[in-house]
Amino acid sequence: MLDRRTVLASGLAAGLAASFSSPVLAAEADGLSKLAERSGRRFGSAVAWGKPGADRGSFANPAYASILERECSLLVPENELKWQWTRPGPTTFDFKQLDAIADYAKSHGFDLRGHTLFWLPEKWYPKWLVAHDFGAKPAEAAEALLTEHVRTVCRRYGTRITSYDVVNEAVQPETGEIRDTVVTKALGHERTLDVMFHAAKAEAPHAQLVYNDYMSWERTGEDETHMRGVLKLLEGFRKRGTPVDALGIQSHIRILKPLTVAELVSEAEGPWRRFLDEVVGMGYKLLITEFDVNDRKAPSDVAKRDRMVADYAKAYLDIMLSYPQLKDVLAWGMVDRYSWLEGFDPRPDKLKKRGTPYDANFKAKPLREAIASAFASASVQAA
Ligand code: 9MR
Repeated sequence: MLDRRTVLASGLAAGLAASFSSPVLAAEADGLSKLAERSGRRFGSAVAWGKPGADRGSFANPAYASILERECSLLVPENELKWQWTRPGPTTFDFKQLDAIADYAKSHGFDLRGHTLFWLPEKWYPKWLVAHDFGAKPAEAAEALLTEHVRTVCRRYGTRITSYDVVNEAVQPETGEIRDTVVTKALGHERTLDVMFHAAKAEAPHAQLVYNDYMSWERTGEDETHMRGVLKLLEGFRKRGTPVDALGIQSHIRILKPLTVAELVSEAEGPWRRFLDEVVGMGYKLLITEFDVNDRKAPSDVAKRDRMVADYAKAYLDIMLSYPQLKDVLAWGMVDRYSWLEGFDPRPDKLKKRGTPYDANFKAKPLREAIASAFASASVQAA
């Protein structure tokens, strides 16, 4: 994999470099990925596919691409590896959009994560899978379907994808148990997950294999059950020798109560650190895979809201970066205008959310500075 700065310096990137004025190249030296690098870490973002000219958080949108190229060294497809995009039918594959992202990543020297080989909740399956007939030997049929999927993806992208969310969101937050779906019913709960990780290990032995989930540090009863369920799952992986390298902590952090940042952090920090200590105690690495801030209960006033979002994020990132086991931090999009948060859990005042580092007009916000200062003050080197 070419280092992005090597690409920028080379003739390969002549066209790109020519489009940068020197102040932009100078500013790149202080990009978030550069700051992350100083403590042995990487910073990246989700990116979407989009037709050239489309107003999306896509590499084909020049305003978005220039933020990615300035701030990130690592990308992850926001949707394009999901079964809903890659699996039009039980024996067919479609990689057009993912190929376009992978080609952009390669030509610009970004590392690439794979999200996700299997998103477990049935809600996110393509329609044909929900209705799939697994036949007289359902376990064998389900195992063959999953294994073929992993084999096809991993062989196509080879070493271009260096880390996979092999399984996403297996734990039901309300119960802490592995979710019931047509696939887990056919193959068994633990077996479904084990098959996925063993297949990924066989087909992508170079890659980091991640279990990814959204248990979060806010003190809601559901997050506590979710955290306990994830710990139980991670213990099970270790007992059974399932090849899982890391826990992906999505980190869609949320301001859900009308409290100050200090109050929110003081109720969240202790139990969250105990959770992280248990995870790393079992030998897992950590990643922040989908960082953003749901500002639902933060003040309406934009300046106050941006300050609160930034301070809340800084407190969270400081805790996370105190773990040497955490190497990669990825934002779930860099610009408010394209954030999934806009369509989710609206604010009571109906104002637009402001949970990513750049505003709707591509202007850096205090959240961007909070991420920069968390990296700058991270004394602990990633392990
Ligand atoms: O941001 C993604 C949004 O564009 C999609 O419509 C949605 C459904 O595919 O998924 C969103 O990403 C989710 C991610 O894949 C898994 N963790 C939660 C993310 C936000 O919902």
